[in-house]
Amino acid sequence: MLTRNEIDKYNDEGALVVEGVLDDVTRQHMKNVLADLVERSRSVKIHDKVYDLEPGHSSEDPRVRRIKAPHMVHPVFADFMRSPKLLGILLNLLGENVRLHGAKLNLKSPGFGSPVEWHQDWPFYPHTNDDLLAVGVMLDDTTVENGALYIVPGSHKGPTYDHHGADGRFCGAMDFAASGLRFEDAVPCVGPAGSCSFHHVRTVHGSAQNHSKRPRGLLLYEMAAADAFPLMGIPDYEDFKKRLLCGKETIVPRIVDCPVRMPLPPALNQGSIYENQTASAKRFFEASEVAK
Ligand SMILES: O=C(O)CCC(=O)C(=O)O
Repeated sequence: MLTRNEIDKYNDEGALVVEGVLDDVTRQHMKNVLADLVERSRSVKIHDKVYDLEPGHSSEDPRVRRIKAPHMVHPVFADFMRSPKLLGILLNLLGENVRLHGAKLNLKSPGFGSPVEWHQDWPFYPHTNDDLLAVGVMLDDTTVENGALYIVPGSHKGPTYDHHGADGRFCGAMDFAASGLRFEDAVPCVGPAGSCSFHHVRTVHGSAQNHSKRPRGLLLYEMAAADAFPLMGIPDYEDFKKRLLCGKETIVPRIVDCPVRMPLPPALNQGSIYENQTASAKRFFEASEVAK
């Protein structure tokens, strides 16, 4: 459970880091599973249902950018999202009824792990209310050098920015320079391995390339209050119900007046945020190959 100060900080700033949420044994298990998945990516040539690949990936030099839907790939990732410690924190931030929206695991490997351009999660998956957040489980000690996620405090109370800088198509990235926000105000979510960051669905965030020699794995769970219903629809209602992690399901959405932009027309390059953002006309974070 969180303290009153931690809950206030999340509400004021739109983000919070809590240390010691993931125990070391489970974390090591996750790291072993990941090492095996990267090894198996040697036979994968293009992005598929499991892998999003870094530019330059090859069978000799496997480079995995993301494991898509890790909770569907290995039970260690499905089990942790139901752990009492994590659900206890979510109860404080989202209420007692919580549903998983989706999950992903960004590897950000030493030397080449790709940046993620500034964005809000909200325009990717707008809902009837904005009681949603992303949990970032730090699989490694996370610092600015290995590509910590930056958030702009208070931005969750501001506008929903245009993420359509690809000739009017959704591209999953905002024009940070034009937003009036300042990088000097952004705060990195850093912490020892096992910490979790929690950022509100409307909080502006992004992260630089990993320029260090240390990995930065970030396991992301997108969590929603169970009465937040996706405005893009529910393609599979049985699956929607199965994703309830605690509390009760409902068919009565709570509707709150907050600024929404739909991810339409859909991104030209589908598959992941990395692919979506390749169509963005503007870039803030540089991506360059550095010596390993
Ligand atoms: O991995 C990161 O640093 C950023 C993750 C993120 O914002 C995303 O994948 O939507």
